[in-house]
Amino acid sequence: MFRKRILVAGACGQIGSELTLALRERYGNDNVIATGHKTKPGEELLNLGPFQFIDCTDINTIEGVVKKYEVDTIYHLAALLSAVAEAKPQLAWNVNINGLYNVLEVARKYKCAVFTPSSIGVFGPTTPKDNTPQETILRPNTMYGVTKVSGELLCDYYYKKFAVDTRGVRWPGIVSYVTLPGGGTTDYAVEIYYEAIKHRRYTCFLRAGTYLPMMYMSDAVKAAIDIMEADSSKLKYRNAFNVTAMSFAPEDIANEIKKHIPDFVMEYDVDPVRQAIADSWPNSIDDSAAREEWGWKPEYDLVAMTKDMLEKLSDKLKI
Ligand code: AKB
Repeated sequence: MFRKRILVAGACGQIGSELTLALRERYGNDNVIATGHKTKPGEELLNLGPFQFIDCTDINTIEGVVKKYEVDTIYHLAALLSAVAEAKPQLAWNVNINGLYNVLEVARKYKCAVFTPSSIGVFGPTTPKDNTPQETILRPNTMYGVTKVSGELLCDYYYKKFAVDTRGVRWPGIVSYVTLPGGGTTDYAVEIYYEAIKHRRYTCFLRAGTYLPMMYMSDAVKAAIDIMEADSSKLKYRNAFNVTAMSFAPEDIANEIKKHIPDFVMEYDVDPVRQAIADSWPNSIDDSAAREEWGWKPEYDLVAMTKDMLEKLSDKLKI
């Protein structure tokens, strides 16, 4: 396998913590430099390979790590999620846009490839809601969406203008049992499993009937690795591939949990901010471009994911 020296920005986050370990397994522990901002890294992340603190809004800190470790690929996961971005829009612009700009500038200078996740947050109220196409209306009404659309365009620009090998996917809501997500609209689909195991009840902040595209973490990690290993000449969309694995509403996940925990009770206490964000996003998306161009195929559906989440979380929580 060809050599890779990878920097993961946002390695302590929900996706970063698992992606870093998967990258280390694939490319070697010493070849994957985990970086975080303020969050204390977990033991595994710290002990298996290099770890550095950086601040993506300070270009010198990124450049320092790229130079020191002769990095050739950057996975840039450091970003504010949708709900927290609505609460702190100025900070979201600074981190999500200026952070990405700094990463791209360092990548241009040191000829690094860059993976940047986009999101279903790029879609808005005027986007077709069902089986949302790859090419469609991108008019989000959230700061998160604004930064994600701008990010896709900025990455396209750096590829065309400076030949930086930029790639990315539009992730849906991601469900996982290792690290909790922070400040997203789809976080309910993680919290529900913890609460089901601990208390056999969950109060959902989204209304019943709110369908959203979703994915289990192992598929999300696979997508991030596969797109970076794909044959560049076959990629038409590069920075904005729709990817999805399933689509469900809160009551669907509750019913699936009930098959394992029959006395599980679901209640609703709708948060208007997160409900409005969810209402502006698609019910389901069409990921045929990713399937055709780089062979994307998810493994987990709601049934398989629920079984695995409940087993793994029960072990983790020792319940
Ligand atoms: C969020 O809910 O903000 C994220 C996302 C769908 O991008 N999980």
